[in-house]
Amino acid sequence: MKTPAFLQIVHADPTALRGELIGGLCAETASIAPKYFYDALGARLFSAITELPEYYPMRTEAAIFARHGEAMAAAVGDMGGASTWVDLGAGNCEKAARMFDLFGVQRYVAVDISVDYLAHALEHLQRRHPTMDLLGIGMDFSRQIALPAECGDGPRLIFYPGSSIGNFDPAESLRFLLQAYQAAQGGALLIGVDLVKPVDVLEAAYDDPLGVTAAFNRNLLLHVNRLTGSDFRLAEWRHVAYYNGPSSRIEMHLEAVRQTTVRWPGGERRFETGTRIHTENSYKWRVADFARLLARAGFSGVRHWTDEREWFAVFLAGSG
Ligand code: AVI
Repeated sequence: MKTPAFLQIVHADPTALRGELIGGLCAETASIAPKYFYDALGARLFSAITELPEYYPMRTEAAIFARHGEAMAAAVGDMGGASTWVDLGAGNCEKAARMFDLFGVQRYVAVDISVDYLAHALEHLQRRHPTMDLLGIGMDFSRQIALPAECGDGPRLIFYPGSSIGNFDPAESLRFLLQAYQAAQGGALLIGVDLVKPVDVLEAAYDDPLGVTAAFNRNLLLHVNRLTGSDFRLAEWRHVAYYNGPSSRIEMHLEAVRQTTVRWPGGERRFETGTRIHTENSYKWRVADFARLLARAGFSGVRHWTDEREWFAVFLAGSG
């Protein structure tokens, strides 16, 4: 049996992270980047969100893959094939693993912020696929998709499910797609994209009655306290989520329920009642607009599959 290989490309620099966070807190419109949601508890809360009846994206995407996986595999074959899969934000690697046999994957590269997240999942996968080459890479690909030579030559399929592209603004999305195009080396991109839909459906998905998304959002403050030494008190902050129609995005914020001063070593900021910290955007696309964005990034032969309600789409785009 082969064994998985691991590479940690860049380690997070705690001073740089702290500087970025404090900068965001002191800005006129305070913000915290959504990547800080995912400490150990945040990752579990996100996983709980995906189980909520109101949070449709994951199960809708899974149904699209289950129904159209064979057609997708055939379409990748028509583009010349790609036996190396690069899974961006792989997590527990399960979404990709379900597709291995269908797509004839021979080498699987799982990329996530830290190799520690990937170790257990890849060891488990190797037992199920003893002859497959497995590589885990710890890397923050949100800034740059710089894949090391160990990922191999030849066309790759870049796999980016889950509609995480929605957490980038349109300019960042284009930058991401331009890099994905290069990284595919003549192969293809398979990407999940959440679509525009009725506002009540969208808002319920990001403000569920059980309060799991609120906990996910507020947990950010506990994480920031640990990273910066700040003293955010949870009781002073409430979860706010709404759809911004003109920008086609869900916005999540944390709103001060009373006037409060947050202190950290070397600084502080006073927040008046009702002041908000912007924590996330989740853009919702129209099929034609996202297809245009893929074309602008250089992709061709774009196809997409969707569910009956047209709530979510999986796009396949060639880079050959
Ligand atoms: C990870 N990302 C695609 C999720 C989304 O729907 O934008 C994050 C999330 N935020 C609140 N609920 C889920």
